Parts: sequence; structure tokens; C-alpha cells
Amino acid sequence: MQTTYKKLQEKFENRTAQIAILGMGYVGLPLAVVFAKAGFEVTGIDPDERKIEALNNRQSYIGDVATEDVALLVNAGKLKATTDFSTIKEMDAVSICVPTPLRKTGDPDLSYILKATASIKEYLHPEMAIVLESTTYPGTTREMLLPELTDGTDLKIGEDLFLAFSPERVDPGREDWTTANMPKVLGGITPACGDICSLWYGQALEQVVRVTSAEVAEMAKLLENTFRMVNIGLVNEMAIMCEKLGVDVWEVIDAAATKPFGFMKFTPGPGLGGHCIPIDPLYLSWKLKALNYNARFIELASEINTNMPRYVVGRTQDALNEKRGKPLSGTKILVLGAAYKPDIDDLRESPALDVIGLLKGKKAVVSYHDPYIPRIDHDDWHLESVPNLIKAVADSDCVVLITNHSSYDYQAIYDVADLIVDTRNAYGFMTGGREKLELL
Ligand code: SAJ
Repeated sequence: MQTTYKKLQEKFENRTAQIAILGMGYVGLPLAVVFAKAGFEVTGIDPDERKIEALNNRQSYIGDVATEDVALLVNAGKLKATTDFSTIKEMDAVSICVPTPLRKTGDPDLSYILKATASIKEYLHPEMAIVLESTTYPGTTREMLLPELTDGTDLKIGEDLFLAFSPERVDPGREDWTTANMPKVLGGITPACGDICSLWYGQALEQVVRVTSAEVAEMAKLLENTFRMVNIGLVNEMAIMCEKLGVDVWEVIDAAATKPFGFMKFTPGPGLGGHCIPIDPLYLSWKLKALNYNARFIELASEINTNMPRYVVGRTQDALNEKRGKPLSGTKILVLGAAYKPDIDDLRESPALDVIGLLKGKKAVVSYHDPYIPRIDHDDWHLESVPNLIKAVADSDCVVLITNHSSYDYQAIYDVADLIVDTRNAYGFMTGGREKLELL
């Protein structure tokens, strides 16, 4: 008699396994398309009816996924979408791609994972493989998902239920490394879990990096993003130290970056934005606190990065005072760029939000421009991107450059500006005539 493992193995090998992706966002939709292109029948499940309607109307709503691909796969019956979680009962395999944000308290918010797990539990049956992709603290898959799924059932993990963790590595807008060709770390709750889930993912992804446990996979992801957060914190502190020493931190970094080995270039900035880097490492430090350990690098880096908006406002205040004899209060400040990094329209955790809030708190008259972000509604203030950039620059007492979008004509801005606080070294290209500049 064929074991459950063997039956599931066969379905993955001949691609007859029915796949569900829970959460059709910037991780889930690309993953659904990759599995569907590999020949599986994939059902995208999401409570957001707009997403489901768009997909069933053969439309993509994620920049990295072509509408043509969605149309082709939906027409071929390889991709469908529903808000109905009961379809899970017909599924052989489920990938969970839901958000893992932080609460206002700074603690992890696992409510999306819990909701997804409860939905799966309701329709769980023997011969199912489940992979969690959402970034979370080490131990989540074994300590939370496993009991949530198996308690009260006679399902045996590694025999008739298979559970693994495989961190997403989606970098929206990146074209060289995509969901299909990105090396994909995957670790199971048991070796059999890791085997069968690696087989499943290996049928669609170019490289599955098998590790020995779900915890190793969970921790690898956190190391990846903590590495960035800590190094960005390091160069931000270097910027503060260089300013006190009267040394150009940008020149220092460029000089250090000539080292052909053993160095990786990071650059200072007005703070740490995005939905990954400022957040993921705090999942790790939160977990270690519960084990009575203080993750000092993460806490220190987070403190330095979180303080950068305040530091930028302080430097702006000093520049206005020392170079133009003006206070912040009542002074017209134009914030240039609001997205959390150049050439995207993502405002999540952007330091621009903090800089604008702090400037308003000091009674500056603040406006902003961002070609990707027409309007900002944040806390108790709302602003619209100024319609005429050059006119707004000319009318301002000071420009604070937060996001160095490549579409800006920096020379034209410089020509009509009175003072520019450049937090990104966007003016690194200017050799002479930089008297209007105040560099981070
Ligand atoms: N930042 C700096 N200095 C740097 C690099 C970044 O201040 O040297 C700032 C950015 O302006 C931004 C924040 O840090 O506000 C995060 O920037 P990021 O370049 O890390 O971009 P993200 O948040 O889009 O990170 C994603 C991550 N991808 C995943 O989590 C799957 C990250 O692991 C990638 O390395 C990164 O994209 C990337 O390389 O683009």
C-alpha cells in the first residue's frame, strides 16, 4: 500500500498536485504564477475581493507580474483566484504568504499567520504539504503552526502532514533576481517534511537551498535582513562621527569601497524605510528577549536608524541658522522625495514621514514633492505633492532631499534653490560650486 508520502510525492512529480497560495500580495502572486507556469493548477486565496476580481478578470496588480502572464494562465485553467477558504479542502499543498508587521508596541503581529493557519486547520486533511513564507521569529513554524494544525487531530507530522518554512526573498522591481531564479532556502519540521516540500518547490523554482530545519530557514532570513539593518546603522553612525570630525563621510565610504575584498558598501541616509529591513530584525530581538537575551546589535542599530530623521532635522536647523540666519519656525521647507527608496512608490516606514512630522512640529512651513507619491495621509497631517517642482524649489528657503529618485534634474533644482540639505549625496556628481549644499 502506497504511503501518504509516496502519493504526495507522485502528485508533485507529475505536477497533478493542487496548489493553494494564501495571500496574493507582492510575494504570493509571483509565487502562484511561477507554480502555474511550471504546470501546476494553482488557486490564489485572499480575503481582498478586489485582488480576486482583478485576477479572474485576467489583470495583474503587482508590478513584477505581467498581466499577459495572468491572462495566459487563467485562460489555460492553471491559475484561479477565490476568497473562499473552503477550497483548501481540495488542495494538496498550501503556501502561506501573509504579512508579518509589527504592532504599535513594536511587538510582532502574528495575527495574519494565525488567521491563515486557522483557515487551513478548518479544511486540513491527510496528505497535505504546507509551507510558511512569511518572515517571522525562529520557532514560529514548530511552536505555533504545528500545534495549531495538528492539535485535536490524529495527523502525524512527517507521515501524513508535511510542514516547512521557506523565507520569501522578493525585492519588488528587481529584474535580475526574481521568484523563479532566486535561491530559495527551505527547512522542514522533520526530514520527510523538508524532502517533500523541497521536491514540490524544486518543480517550479530553479534553486531550492535545503537546510536541516524550519528554524535554520527562519533564522537565515532574519540574518539576511539584520545584516542590512546593522550595516546601515553603522554607516549612519559613521556619518554622525564624520560630521563631528569635519570629514566627508561619502568620500570616506567611496575610499573604503575600493577595497576589493572584505568590505560591502552601504550609504548613510535619513533613516530606514520599507516593510522588511526596519521590521524583520525586531522579530528576532523580541524572541530573544523572551529567552532573557538582549540582541544588542539589533537594538543599537534600530536606535541609530530610528534617530536619523531627528538628526536630519537638527542638521537642517543648524544649516538654516548658520548659513542663512533663519530659524526653522516659519521657514518654507520643501522635502524632496518621500518614498522609502528611489524610483518606487512605496511609502511604508519611509523616513520622509518622520522628517515631515518633525519639521511641522518645529513650526516650519513644509511641502513635499515625489513623482511617485501624489498624496500623503499620515498621523494628523495630509499633504499633496507640489505640482510645479522648480517653482516650489525657488519659493522655498530650504530643500531637504530625502529620496534621490533618478528622474530628478538635480542641476536644475540646484540652480534655483537657496539651500539644499542632501541626505543621499545626490549631488556627489557636482565637483565645484557646492556652496548651497549641506551634506549629511
Ligand atoms: N538604505 C540605506 N543605506 C543603504 C541601503 C539602504 O539607508 O546602504 C535604506 C533605504 O533607503 C531604505 C531602507 O534602508 O529606506 C531599506 O533599503 P533596502 O535597500 O534594504 O531595500 P528593501 O527594504 O526593499 O530591502 C529589500 C530586501 N529584500 C527582501 O527582504 C526580500 C533586502 O533583503 C534586499 O537586500 C533589498 O531589498 C535590496 O537589496 O534591494
